[in-house]
Amino acid sequence: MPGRVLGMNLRIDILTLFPEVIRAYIGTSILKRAQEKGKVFLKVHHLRSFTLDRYRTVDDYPFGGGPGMVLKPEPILRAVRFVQSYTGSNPLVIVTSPQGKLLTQEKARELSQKKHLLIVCGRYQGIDERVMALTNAEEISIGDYVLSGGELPALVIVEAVVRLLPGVLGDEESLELDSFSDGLLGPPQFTRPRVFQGMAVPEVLLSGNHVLIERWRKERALQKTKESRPDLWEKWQRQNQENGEKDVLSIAKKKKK
Ligand code: 9D3
Repeated sequence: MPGRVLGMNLRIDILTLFPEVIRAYIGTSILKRAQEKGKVFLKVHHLRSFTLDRYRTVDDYPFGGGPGMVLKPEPILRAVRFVQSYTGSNPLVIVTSPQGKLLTQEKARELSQKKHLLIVCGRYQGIDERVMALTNAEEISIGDYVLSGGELPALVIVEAVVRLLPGVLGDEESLELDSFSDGLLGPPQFTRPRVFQGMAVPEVLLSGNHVLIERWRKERALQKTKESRPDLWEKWQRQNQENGEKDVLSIAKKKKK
């Protein structure tokens, strides 16, 4: 690596009842590399260690009745204050919750601009609402399906954010960041062998003609987006309507810059 002073970009604290789940993932993958390169500092805290009673209680019954348990506010607030005081900083508090706003690439980009995040992983039926009020928390969901808690969502958020930090990805992958931002799904990909179970790789990909290859990829990306993600397709069409939707190839060329 050429001599470049590596500033610490981002600190992320994660508060959870399952620290080993979080550690298992952040100790591998791209997140491990990013930490080694000093691009991000990740620290996991066990919620239970912020309890004071002899049973180390983190949850209690919901007022008003209903199924399940709710995370008590005291240990979480104690943990947030602890992180604030020993880092001397004021992190943006994120609470993973099915009631949150959906995580998008835009939100990930926004979070990647921050200096310090503290992610609280929800469990059971959720977290006492006063925690969100007192910490000014932003609630984030990763999608409309039911999980058992916020640990996987926290990892999803961390990965989406950290890979956007400068210097985390290689040049190749970084280039790809720009192309997601054009809002289309990716084209089909192939590797060796050229024929597999009687199915040949499309000739154009073997042609060496990069203009033709890019045109083919754009066409297939548009086609795939239309089929799989009509929502993205509508949006892309709206954003490109000045080109008059029909001539897909001229749009493809124009967008390549
Ligand atoms: C009956 C109401 N349910 C909420 C829609 C109950 C409920 C379901 C799942 C309460 C908590 C959970 C646990 N899920 C999470 O904590 C969670 C989550 C998710 O389930 N899906 C997508 N994103 C997230 S972020 C946190």
